[in-house]
Amino acid sequence: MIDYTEKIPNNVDLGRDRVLQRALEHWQPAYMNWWYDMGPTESHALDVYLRTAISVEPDGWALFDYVKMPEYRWGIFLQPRDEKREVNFGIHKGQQAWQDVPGEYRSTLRRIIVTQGDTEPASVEQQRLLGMCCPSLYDLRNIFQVNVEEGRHLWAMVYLLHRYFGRDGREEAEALLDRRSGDTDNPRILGAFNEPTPDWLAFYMFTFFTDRDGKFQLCALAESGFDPLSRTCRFMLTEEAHHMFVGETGVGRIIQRTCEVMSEHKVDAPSDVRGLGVIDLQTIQRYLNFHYSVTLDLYGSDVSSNAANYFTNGLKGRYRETKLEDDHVLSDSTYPVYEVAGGKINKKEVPALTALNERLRDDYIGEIEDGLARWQRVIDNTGVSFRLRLPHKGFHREIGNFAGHFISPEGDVLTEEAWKQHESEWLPTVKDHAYVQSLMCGRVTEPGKFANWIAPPIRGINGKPMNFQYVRFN
Ligand code: BYC
Repeated sequence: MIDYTEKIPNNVDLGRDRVLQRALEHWQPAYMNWWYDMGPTESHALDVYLRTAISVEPDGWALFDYVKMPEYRWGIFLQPRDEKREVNFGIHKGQQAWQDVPGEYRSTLRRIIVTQGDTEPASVEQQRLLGMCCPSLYDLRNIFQVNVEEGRHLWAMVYLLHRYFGRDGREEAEALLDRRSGDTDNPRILGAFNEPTPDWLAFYMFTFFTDRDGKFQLCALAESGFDPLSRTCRFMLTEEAHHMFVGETGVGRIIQRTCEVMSEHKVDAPSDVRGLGVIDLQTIQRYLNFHYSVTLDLYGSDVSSNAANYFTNGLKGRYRETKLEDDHVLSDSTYPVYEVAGGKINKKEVPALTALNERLRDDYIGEIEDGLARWQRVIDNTGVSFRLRLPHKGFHREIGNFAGHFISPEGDVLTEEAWKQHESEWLPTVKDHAYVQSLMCGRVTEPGKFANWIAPPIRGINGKPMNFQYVRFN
């Protein structure tokens, strides 16, 4: 019999919660089976220099040490409760925040929590092979850190399901371990989480673009009137920051290395750049187009009655809801969305309440633009002349008003035929993937060494030097 209070760091009084303990007695072994099957390949015996969350205190929650990943202490943490917290938007605005699930919103809340929870194991599944072809021990350690924390985020959602949703919650928690990314019969819920992450450029793009959707969705859920969800998401956000850091610096380091090689050898043409064993900027642009457009779909339809209901009922707010200066009810205001008609993209004002997915997407795009500007500076600083561009919001979309239309990265409405003619200039091709993967056969495991296609980071993890043994092979 496992002593769960000893094994699972928590601030939810697990030691005295028999119901939760019983639920975990079933779920924890199933989770471990899932980790052994679907967690990082051939990683179970490695000692990894990981950060573990052991409390929620701002100055001391992260403990760094060598850990074998199956022995990682996946914990349950909620941001401490603010007794005075209220529901801050929608028709219940001004009521005390709910400590239990309101009966009428039970199935909706369960669905939101399940959708969020489903993404966490999905991303681990998508990334499971990448450890076999890592560019350095530093990068290997970082992907493993991301993986164990996605595991912890799954625990966070499963805690809510077990603690607040009774039998239905337990069934949903089990189903989270049954679905599989990319499986035709039992896929993950949201589109982007069924796409493969076949190489490290894709991984860094994913953590830059898709983990940032995680950030914005968690921020919106952190506003929830259902206080345990809000407090769980607030703590998850402290971990999410590292994932986006991994993505932004990862892509930045690849760009840096490519530009250094281009300057040094005075080459420009993609085939010459590839000849020198680095990833040409055109391929990086195509990966960017793919991950950006697939992630934009994760925000849902531009006009959504689901989103309006979530807001009106106080379940899911806007980004930084309490910092916004309006009535927080959105009874009269409008918001612009775009639709395609007569071969043109037209702007249209719709009730703001129905456009909340679009609004969150726009908040996200603002942050993406800032990140892109930082990558551009990396290019500019090396003297290479190349401009990275964000494609138009309507490019390559499968959800919302642009779905079914053929929009170019510049925002022109094309026929399917014209669009397909250019597809290989805009999205990664089979050849691009084959080239990128050809650079990534085999692991770089010598401390302080990096693969030729990526620059070293500026500093190590937790003040450790670059040649630190971030992962030990036993
Ligand atoms: N793929 O009104 P609509 C993260 C469905 S990432 C497939 O447009 P709604 C992470 C939708 O379910 C953050 N189906 O959408 C990142 C609905 O189905 P029904 C994850 C989709 O409900 C990296 C129908 O289309 N968290 O944490 O307003 C690594 C029409 O729905 C998609 C959340 O998403 C899609 N892309 O909004 C690790 C937060 N989009 O009702 C982790 C929770 C829509 O017809 N989720 N559909 O059966 C939500 O708030 C909402 O479910 C969504 C969709 C924003 C996703």
